[in-house]
Amino acid sequence: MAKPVFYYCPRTRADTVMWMNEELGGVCDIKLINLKAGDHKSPDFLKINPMGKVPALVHDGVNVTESAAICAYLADAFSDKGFAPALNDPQRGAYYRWMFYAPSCIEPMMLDKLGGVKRENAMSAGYGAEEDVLKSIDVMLSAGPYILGDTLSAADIVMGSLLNFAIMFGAIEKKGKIADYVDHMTARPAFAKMQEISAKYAAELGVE
Ligand SMILES: N[C@@H](CCC(=O)N[C@@H](CS)C(=O)NCC(=O)O)C(=O)O
Repeated sequence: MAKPVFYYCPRTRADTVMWMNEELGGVCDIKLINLKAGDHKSPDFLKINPMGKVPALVHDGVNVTESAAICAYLADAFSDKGFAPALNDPQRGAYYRWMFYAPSCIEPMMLDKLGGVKRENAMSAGYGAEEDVLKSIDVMLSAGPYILGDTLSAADIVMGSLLNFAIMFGAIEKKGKIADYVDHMTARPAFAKMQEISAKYAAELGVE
C-alpha cells in the first residue's frame, strides 16, 4: 500500500491528525502547507480541498478532508493497529457516534460560545444548548477510561484533541470527568511527539 500524503500546518486542526499519525507509528508522508504564505489557497491545493483548509490527506488517488474523517480513514486503512472497532463489532455504533459528535456538536457549541453567538432556538441548533452538550460529554465519559470503555480508539484522539482545545481556549471548564479524560489523553507519548513536531515546524515556518 502506498503511503498516505498528509497536508499539514502546525498549530492548526491538522495537529489532531498529526497526533493520530503518531499513534499509528508515523504512517504518512508529510507535506507542509504554510498558511502564512497562502499555500492552502494555491490552485493545486484547492484541487485537493476546495475549502482551502488543512488538514487534508491523499491516499491511493482519493482526497480525504476534515480532521475527524481523516482520523477515521487512517484508523481503517491501518486497521491492524487497533484504533477502530471491527465493522461487525457493536462498539462501532458508539465509535461513530462520538467521532461525529465532536465536530458536529461540540465544536459549533464551542465556536458560538467563544464568538458570543446566542442561538434563539435550541431546537434547530444542531447541538441544542451548551448544557445538553456538557450532559452528553458526561454520558460519553461515563464508561472510561476511554470512550469505548477499556479500548482506546481514533474517536479518543478526535475527542481528546477537541476537548483539549476547548479547555485551552476557555470554551469548556477543566473539571471533573473532562479534566481527568483530557489529562489522561494528553499524557500519551504520541501527543507529546505531536507537540514536538508541531513546535519544530512552527519554528521553521515562523508561526509560533
Ligand atoms: N472542519 C475542518 C476545519 C479545518 C480548518 O478550519 N482549518 C483551518 C486551520 S485550524 C484552516 O486551514 N484555515 C485556513 C483558512 O481557512 O484560510 C476540519 O476539522 O478539518
